[in-house]
Amino acid sequence: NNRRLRVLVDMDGVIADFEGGFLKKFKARYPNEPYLSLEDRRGFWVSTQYGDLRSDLCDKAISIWESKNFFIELDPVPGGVEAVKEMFKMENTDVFICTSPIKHYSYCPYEKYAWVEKHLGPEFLEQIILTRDKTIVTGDILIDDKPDILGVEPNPSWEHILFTACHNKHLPPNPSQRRLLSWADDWRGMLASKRQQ
Ligand code: BVP
Repeated sequence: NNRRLRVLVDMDGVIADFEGGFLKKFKARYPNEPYLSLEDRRGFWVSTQYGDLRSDLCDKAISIWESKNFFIELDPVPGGVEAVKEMFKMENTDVFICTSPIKHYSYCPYEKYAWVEKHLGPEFLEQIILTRDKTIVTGDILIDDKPDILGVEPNPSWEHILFTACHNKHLPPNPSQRRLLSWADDWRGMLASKRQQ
């Protein structure tokens, strides 16, 4: 078929290393507080697990990603920038970066644009979708590390491909959800299989 394939790629945890950046800055700012190694992370929400560890650690965790320069200084996830650039060049393919900003808007939305410009290039500024509800965005594939992507649309058009992250790698296998284990995994094959549907 000749129809174009629309790929939505999440940012935090998929192309930008939110968990690694968080842990590094949490330890630096709160050197005497307990922390969770990436091996011990469970559940999508960092703040929830830190709050379970000790209730005051929830606000301390939040203070990290609400700080200036948190989002712009995130390292790229290995292979992510290269994969997105390759998708962008593929025939009959449209790629968008689809990411949810935090509600503390002083720095995050600006820094997400700056990160994309820095790592992917200014041409990708056309490809950014900032939304707190990904279910209303149409696409063929959404590559995202959040296990449950919910919103006002009960039947999103995309197939959610779960990108493996420290917080979701221990979840029981879910036969109805395909996974991308890393950017070294066969993302090209997943796009090809979607194109044939
Ligand atoms: O902007 C990111 C970080 C933030 O939620 C957004 C997730 O966006 P997507 O990856 O779904 O596009 N975030 C916030 C909290 C706690 C807030 Br209180 C958290 O624990 N983890 C997290 O990623």
